[in-house]
Amino acid sequence: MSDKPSQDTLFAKPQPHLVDFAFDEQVASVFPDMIRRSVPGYETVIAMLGVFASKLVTQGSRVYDLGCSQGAATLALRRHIQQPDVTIVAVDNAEPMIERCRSNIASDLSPSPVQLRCEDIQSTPIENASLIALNYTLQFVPLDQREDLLARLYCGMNPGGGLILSEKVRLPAAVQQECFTDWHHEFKRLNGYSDLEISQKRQAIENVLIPESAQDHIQRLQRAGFQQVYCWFQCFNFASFIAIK
Ligand code: GEK
Repeated sequence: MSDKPSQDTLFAKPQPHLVDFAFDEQVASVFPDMIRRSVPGYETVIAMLGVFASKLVTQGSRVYDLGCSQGAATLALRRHIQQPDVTIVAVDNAEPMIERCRSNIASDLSPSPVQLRCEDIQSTPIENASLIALNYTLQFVPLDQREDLLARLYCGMNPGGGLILSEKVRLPAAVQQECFTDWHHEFKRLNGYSDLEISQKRQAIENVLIPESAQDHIQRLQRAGFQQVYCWFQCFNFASFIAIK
């Protein structure tokens, strides 16, 4: 059963021994609130997945949502798939996320079946894909494993298919990085997070979420073989790319 979304206060009290951030039961219980108040542009990116689903998904193909959390992207895609015989494969390695995803999907009436898999996205077989969403997930995959993962996604994709990659990005110049980080923190402050919450979350996540620059992402997508690679959205230090095979 999915809980009523609760407010994220996980970092509100001083924590003398900050442990690395993990997608556990506590995080899952506040996740929808956390991601909307922390990721600038998140809701726009989710909504625009519908446009890509409507344009790219082909009859009889598969759609993948890798790092699906509680299914926000899966649902946005599912509601705009117009073709018959499409299966969505939604994958996350955090059981508390998948449980909530299962319940969110059960209360949605769109026709395409969803196969839920609780596993590392690196062991998910990719085949006959017309669309793959990697929405704020690659940033949690170890740096040295990202190239192989993208090569595998490319191999399993049909010609004309698309990969949507959304990420927190590092900016190329120190002065720009400082500005964008400052604006991101202000976005969080205006969404009700205190300075203590912002700094404790930052410390907890810094060894876990490793951002790269937009250029790193674009070049890796091109090396994987994608023909067309564009940054279609950016809000402060959060960007989304589309790569077409
Ligand atoms: C959304 N896409 O709402 N294998 C499987 N799952 C993973 C892995 C991995 N190797 N690494 C991380 N995850 C979602 C938001 S959240 C983004 C994605 C964020 C999962 C992890 O358990 C979590 O649910 C998700 O990826 C990242 O559109 O929290 O910033």
